[in-house]
Amino acid sequence: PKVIHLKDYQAPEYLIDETHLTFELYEDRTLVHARLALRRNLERDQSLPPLVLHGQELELLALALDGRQLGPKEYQLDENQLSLQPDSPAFSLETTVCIHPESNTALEGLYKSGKMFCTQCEAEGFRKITYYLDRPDVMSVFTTTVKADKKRYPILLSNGNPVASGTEGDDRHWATWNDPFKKPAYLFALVAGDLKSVEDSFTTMNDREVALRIYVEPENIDKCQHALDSLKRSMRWDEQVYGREYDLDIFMIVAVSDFNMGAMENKGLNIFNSGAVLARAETATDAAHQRVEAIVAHEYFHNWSGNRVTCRDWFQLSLKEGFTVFRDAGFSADMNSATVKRIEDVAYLRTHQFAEDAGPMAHPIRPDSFIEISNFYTLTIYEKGSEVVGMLRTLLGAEGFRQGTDLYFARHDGQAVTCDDFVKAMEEANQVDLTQFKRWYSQAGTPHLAVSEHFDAGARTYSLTFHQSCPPTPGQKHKEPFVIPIALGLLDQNGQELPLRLQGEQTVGSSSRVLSVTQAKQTFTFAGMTHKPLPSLLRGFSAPVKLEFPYERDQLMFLMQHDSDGFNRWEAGQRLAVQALHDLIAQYHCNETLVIDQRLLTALRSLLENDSLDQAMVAEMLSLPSEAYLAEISETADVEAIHVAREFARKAIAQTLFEPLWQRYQANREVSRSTPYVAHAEHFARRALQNIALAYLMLSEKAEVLAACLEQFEQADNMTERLTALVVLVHSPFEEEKATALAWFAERFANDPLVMDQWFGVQAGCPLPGGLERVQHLMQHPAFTIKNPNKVRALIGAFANQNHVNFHRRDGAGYRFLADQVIMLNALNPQIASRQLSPLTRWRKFDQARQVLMKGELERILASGELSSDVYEVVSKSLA
Ligand code: B3K
Ligand code: ZN
Repeated sequence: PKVIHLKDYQAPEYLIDETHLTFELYEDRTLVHARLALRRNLERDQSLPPLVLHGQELELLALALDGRQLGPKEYQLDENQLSLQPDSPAFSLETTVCIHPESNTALEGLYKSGKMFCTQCEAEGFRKITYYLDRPDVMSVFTTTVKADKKRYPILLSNGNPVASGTEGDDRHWATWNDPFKKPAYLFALVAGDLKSVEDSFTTMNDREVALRIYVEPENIDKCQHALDSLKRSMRWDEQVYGREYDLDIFMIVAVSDFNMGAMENKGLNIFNSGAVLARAETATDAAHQRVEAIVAHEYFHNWSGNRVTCRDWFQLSLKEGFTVFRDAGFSADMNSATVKRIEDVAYLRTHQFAEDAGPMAHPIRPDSFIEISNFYTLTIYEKGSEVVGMLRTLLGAEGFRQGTDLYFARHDGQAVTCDDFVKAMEEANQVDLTQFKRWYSQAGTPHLAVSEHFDAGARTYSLTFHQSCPPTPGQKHKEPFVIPIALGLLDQNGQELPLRLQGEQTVGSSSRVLSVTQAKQTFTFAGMTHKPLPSLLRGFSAPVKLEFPYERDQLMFLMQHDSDGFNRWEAGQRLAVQALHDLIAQYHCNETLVIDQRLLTALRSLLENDSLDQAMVAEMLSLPSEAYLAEISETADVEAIHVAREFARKAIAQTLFEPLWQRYQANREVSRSTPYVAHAEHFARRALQNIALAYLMLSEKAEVLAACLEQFEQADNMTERLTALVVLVHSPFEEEKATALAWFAERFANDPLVMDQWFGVQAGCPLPGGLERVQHLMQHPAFTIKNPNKVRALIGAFANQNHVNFHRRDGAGYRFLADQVIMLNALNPQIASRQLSPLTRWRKFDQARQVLMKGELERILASGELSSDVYEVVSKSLA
């Protein structure tokens, strides 16, 4: 496999002004006719080099240059390209190819999901549809005709606006679509199927009427309203917050069951994993509702950040992804609880992206090289990319940031650009120099920031000294200092915020401010401090770093109560919990009796007893750091010790706080019982607290709790309550009730694949002994199929990522199982195979014996035969 480097980027030799496509869809083949209007890219020079088009798995049936059929000597074909010699600077090229969507299991290019045809072209799937310049800096106007059997495929869709349709003979019909906006091929989409739709309309800020449609298979028509409402909210929000208006007459979303990721922002025709669009109370949890809202928004926002302004090359992927994640996070924060959204995002980033940054696949948000671009749709590109955009906003302020995005959109509309162009727009709109800041784009790894304090009573000064460093990552031994924005406040003994004035400054500033740490070691001194304050550092997690400050536990308890920054109240609680859990882990290692620090319990009790707090915040603060996070922050992760310590702490909480938990549970369940389901923040909050309380209470194994759990399971009118009840039953020792509940659930929801995914997931994640055998058994279940990515993620993914004790069992059987699945998936669906590998890539985190076993499985995969570039890249880099 070939390594592709950013430094080798060259502008395209030819451009494609117009793309005319005709698809003839049949059950055993599809014919694709393409007519391309090409011209020499004069930015290069006047010469006429050969035209080299991408193409994979295509059977070429006809080829004509300016209307003249070419003979076999007039072109060259190999596995990946078609080359020919043009004889003028502007010409037309016509091709006909035969492809086989009906047997496409990789779910890339044109494929079938159930009975419908659909496409996924990003990043390089269009070359599996026709010969083309399949690169994002070649932008073209597309006109697409789809022809198919009338009965099987009454709905025929493509990008843009519908322009004509008709019938052909008795059985077939056709439709033509035109997308007036130039776009790269990765944004092309086609759908044909027997679909139903819900419809609505949206009036834009300039009074243009836009038709909205969500297409689904008929049985899902009652699960579209939440996505439709989310779409309308997204459209309004993007007008209000970013000044972005929608541009076509119609916006369509199609739900498909077999999809490699969440969704895809094809121009005017978003294609969604059904799991990312379908939601109703009875079948989808609160978390799923929020995920649908976020993904609908994300794909919609791409219309500007990605489609109108796109990427020059795939090294710039974070230009659209990091920015769009930042935009959807802002939207979700505005629609729900902003603090809770931030807590969830940070917990996710620190657990998973930090692990990626510390592993063999670590890369900067703008990578320098890759083998397979599909492997670079990563947490780093998306989530860390979003953090980098967020730091720009923190440094420039809300207004300066908006001026920067306005300039970026205005200047680059219709262009394919780079991360440098984005930063330049920010610089010019704000008259600042962001040269050093750009290291965030080129350096990988998570910076470490050690902070120390010094109080000088005589001089009335308080100093904070920051030491930053960043561990080496593959190919990057040495790192230059980053620009790290530190939002902070200083608290006095009463928890009041002190006004902040740095030494040398004339005026007293506000009580929360942003310091910019730019050097390896840097001290900031605050004046006018009569007493030693307590710092609240990195408020709102203002930079994606590992911050270290020698907080004492009493100070953390104080911050939990008094910090004006909600994120940092949660953060103080997490730090306190980590310290308490580290005590337990140490005791476990020394074979001592486990004793938990009472201060953690005291702190949690006061949260539970305070009725005035936001219930969603209380639920977040009651959640102990996950096993995955505890593993991530360990030098060497001791799987058993982490599990035992965390379970011990959970039991201690359940026991000590039984009364307040039981009270809050009963009060909230009572409201839930008498209130119809509503997908809104305060209802999410009530159910979140109710459900975490139930999870703790069940650890008591008391009969009245079991009865309450069964009542909730049987009577709840929504999946949020029902699924939690099922999860806690499955994790409990009540074997009979557990079996009955699982069987009842599977029967009730047998015909709803998305609910069955949840049923698989609950069992795959259960930490009780025998987890691997349960998963192996479930793979035989009639509702499971390895060909459906959602099923793979629900069963195999949940087991390997969320069930640490079982996946990491000492004999290596968990690793062997995962490697077997990866080898099987490699032949079917390389992107899914490669994704499932990631737990094995973390082998350096574990003890010697496990390292040997994990590496052994990676080596076995490498030797298993013909590997896709996707799997090869991850395995070979993990072993390097
Ligand atoms: N842009 C797509 C991801 C495509 C992944 C291709 N392997 C979804 C998104 O980020 O919105
Ligand atoms: Zn995206």
